[in-house]
Amino acid sequence: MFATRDADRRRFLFAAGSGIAAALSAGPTLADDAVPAGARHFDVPDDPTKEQGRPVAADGGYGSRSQFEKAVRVRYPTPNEHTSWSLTPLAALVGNITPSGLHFERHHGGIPTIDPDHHSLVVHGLVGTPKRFSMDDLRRLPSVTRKHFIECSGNGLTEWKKPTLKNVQGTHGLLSTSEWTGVLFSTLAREVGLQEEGVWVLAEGADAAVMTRSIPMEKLLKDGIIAYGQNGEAIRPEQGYPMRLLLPGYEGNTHIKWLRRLEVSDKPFMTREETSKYTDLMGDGRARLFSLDMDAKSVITFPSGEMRLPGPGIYNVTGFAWSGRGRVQAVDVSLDAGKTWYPAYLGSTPEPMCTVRFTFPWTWDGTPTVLQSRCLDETGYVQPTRQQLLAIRGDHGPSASIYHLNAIQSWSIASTGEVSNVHA
Ligand SMILES: Nc1nc2c(c(=O)[nH]1)N[C@H]1C(S)=C(S)[C@@H](COP(=O)(O)O)O[C@H]1N2
Ligand SMILES: [Mo]
Repeated sequence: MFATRDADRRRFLFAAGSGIAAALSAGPTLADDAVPAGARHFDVPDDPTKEQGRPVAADGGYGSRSQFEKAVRVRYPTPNEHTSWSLTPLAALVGNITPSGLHFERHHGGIPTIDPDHHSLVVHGLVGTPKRFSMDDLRRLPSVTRKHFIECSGNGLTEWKKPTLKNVQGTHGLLSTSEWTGVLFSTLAREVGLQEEGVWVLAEGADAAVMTRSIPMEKLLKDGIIAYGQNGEAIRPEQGYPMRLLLPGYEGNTHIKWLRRLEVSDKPFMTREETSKYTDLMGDGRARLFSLDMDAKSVITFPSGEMRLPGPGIYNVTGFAWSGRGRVQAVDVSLDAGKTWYPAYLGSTPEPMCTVRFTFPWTWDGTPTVLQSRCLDETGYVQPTRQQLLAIRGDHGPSASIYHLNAIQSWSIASTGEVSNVHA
């Protein structure tokens, strides 16, 4: 594998030496009509002193983004509005962090309204001393601040058999990254004391769904966080205000929001969410239970489905890579449907269980092609193709394999510049 990557890299450097400079001089320029009509008036006024700016804090003291920024979460169609998804507009993001207002949402019973003064977390079961923690109690304990992604293991569930959703918000939008602040579970464990037989913990939410999952004690002690902060402020109501469980790298469903109870036990509780749901039926009829880790994955967000390249020239291919099992080691990009792979540039130092942005300069000559990316994580795992994944999990009908689709995504570029979701 490394030999191939080195060869790829040399070939890329050769190609880049001549290609990029030429493409930059001949590349597309921004036409005048690329500026929206409404924006032109605000764009560099002839005499800025003639236009009085908006006074400070005219926004009620809590800012909002520019009126020209339009990206929003979109709802995923479900029969019941209280059990729903909304997807992050990944292609509109910059950097690694998802703005809180664009963090994807998944709730099974709607968003409860919880007064933090009347909310507490009970830790009981196989502990030394059961305790109730108010928000004030939690805030008095030492806190940690870490960037982590959350991905619903149902992300892309429509894409196993045929390309279904048109754009990256649809295919990959159940993925978001925040900077989370809270108290390590290990800190709470020291407060209550643990009994030796306590190897599983039930986490329970205070929403109408009373969402419950059994979590291995080992994971909780390693890096579980009771989070009350998100991106520098209180966690958003949609994300579990006033507190949620954060299990870095685990499937989204286990990150119990509106957390109200942790019960230590000697065995898993086998709740609905880990028996009927969130299990993976295999080809031989058996099901994977507690498939909790999110495997390495990546996706190109530019160019991606429903976009249109204005013409041949140089483009900054970009996207996200992430792994639930540690740091992203490297990201490769292919410009020929996976035949040749080139190393992409990582825009920041990869952090464990966190998305990292990658970029790759590409000169498009106008011929149809297929773009792909693949993630390599620090465990040595390489993001598989869909065929490789189906071979392992079993290919058994359109609805059987639902969760944990982490296959390589393909975007086809037509000669017209049109980008679409394909299975290559
Ligand atoms: N209490 C509660 N916690 C919950 C859920 C829920 O419905 N209720 N949904 C889970 C699912 S399926 C996912 S993918 C994540 C989504 O987190 P987010 O809405 O903050 O993006 O929350 C999880 N935690
Ligand atoms: Mo989920």
